[in-house]
Amino acid sequence: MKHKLLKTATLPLLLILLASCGITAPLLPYGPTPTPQQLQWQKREYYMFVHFGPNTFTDKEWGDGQEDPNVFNPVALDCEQWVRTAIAADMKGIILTAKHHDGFCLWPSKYSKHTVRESSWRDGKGDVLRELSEACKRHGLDFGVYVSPWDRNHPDYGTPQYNEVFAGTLNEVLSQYGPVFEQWLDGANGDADKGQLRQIYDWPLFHRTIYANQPDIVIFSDVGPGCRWVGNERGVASETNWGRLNIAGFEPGKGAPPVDTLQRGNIYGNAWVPVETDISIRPGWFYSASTDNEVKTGRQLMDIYYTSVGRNSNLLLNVPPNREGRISPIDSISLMEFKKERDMAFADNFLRYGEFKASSVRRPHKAHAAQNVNSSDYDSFWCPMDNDASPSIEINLREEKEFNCIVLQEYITLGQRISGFAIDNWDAANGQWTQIAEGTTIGYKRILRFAPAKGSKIRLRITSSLASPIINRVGLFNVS
Ligand code: FUL
Repeated sequence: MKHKLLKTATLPLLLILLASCGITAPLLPYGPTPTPQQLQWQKREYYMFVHFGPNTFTDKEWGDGQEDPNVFNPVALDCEQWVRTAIAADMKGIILTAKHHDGFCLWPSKYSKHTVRESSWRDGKGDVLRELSEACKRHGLDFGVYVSPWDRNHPDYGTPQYNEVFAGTLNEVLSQYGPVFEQWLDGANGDADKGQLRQIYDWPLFHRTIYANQPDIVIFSDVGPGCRWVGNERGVASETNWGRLNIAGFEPGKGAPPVDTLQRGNIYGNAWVPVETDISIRPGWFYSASTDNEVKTGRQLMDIYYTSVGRNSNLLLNVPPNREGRISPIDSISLMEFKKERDMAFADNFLRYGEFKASSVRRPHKAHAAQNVNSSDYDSFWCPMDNDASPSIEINLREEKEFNCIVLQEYITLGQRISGFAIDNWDAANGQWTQIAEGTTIGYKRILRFAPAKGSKIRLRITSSLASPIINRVGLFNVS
């Protein structure tokens, strides 16, 4: 105790001493920061959601748990095709609905009598989790699972015993199919007003069970702890989006913070819980032939990309396989159009050969130089001096270009700091800077589009920040 006090008292003195000798204090994290697993998760940016189960065959969004297991009959199930499609689309993983609210398990669970084992598909010997996890492993794609706590089939649902059942279910899923990068837990529950059973979920038990099996997993729910829900199913994250959230006293479902808090996060939140935007390529989460004409186009998906990945969020795009057990050509075509749109938009970064000049550079200079924002190394960044009241970087493009989009990345390894920034264009004719765009938070990635501008020199100005800003990437583009 004595020792601890001594340490706390001497640190500020040491910093003053360092400053008076002209030595910059070490760059310390600001607020809660991502775990290595959360950082790795954030770098995935875009991955596939797969809703598949009896609903695929009954044209329902929520099965009631009474469906005949024999309805589940994907005659040409091809998980390899799902994986190849995801890879061709440049996705980094697949999250499968191992069990949706109907309780039907896509693997032969010993905790349920409503599973692939009870169906005549492959004589009750099929296991979708096995096939998908192995296909993912073969092709180097990350594998994740959605296991619904709400179970409209299980006889124990609504009793304390069900919590043990659900923990056992999680245990099975997370111990038999190799590494799982993300566990999706929604807060759905029976609606007492409709006479449905409600369960008091034992979240701490579920979390313990998950981490005991997969210590590196990221748990999704309204309130994390790994990542949080974006608060809508429209594919739109908030322009102001903090990776921090206050989670104490909250839980998934009815006990979650209001949706606008989920969207924006909390500027001074006490936990690092970044946003994941989930949306379906079709109007529903499950495949239906009736939505074949309503598959989102590449252009629509591109808009969703700007409002999700472009606003400091990961994008979890649902692509539901059809009744054969394959992704339909119409969905694949959209995914490829979307990839083409992305590739074209960001093919030519006008700053690639730019000359970078910062308002100030923290010591040691090389480690914090402005030019570092042009490097693809995530751990290389620009950081100004702590006493720089208006930090900025001027970038000379060396030739005149027309542009309408800037991509910014903040070095979130040391916490999210920036709350305001502006982009200026050099008006050579009048010898002055003209502001062409402004924004609030940046976070892991911010893609900001603005009215087309022309010029050969731009400036990024950090207008407000909770601590010294740390930028690790800037790109300038002309997107269509
Ligand atoms: C929700 C579910 O109720 C929907 O059916 C869907 O699975 C969505 C992704 O999560 O909580």
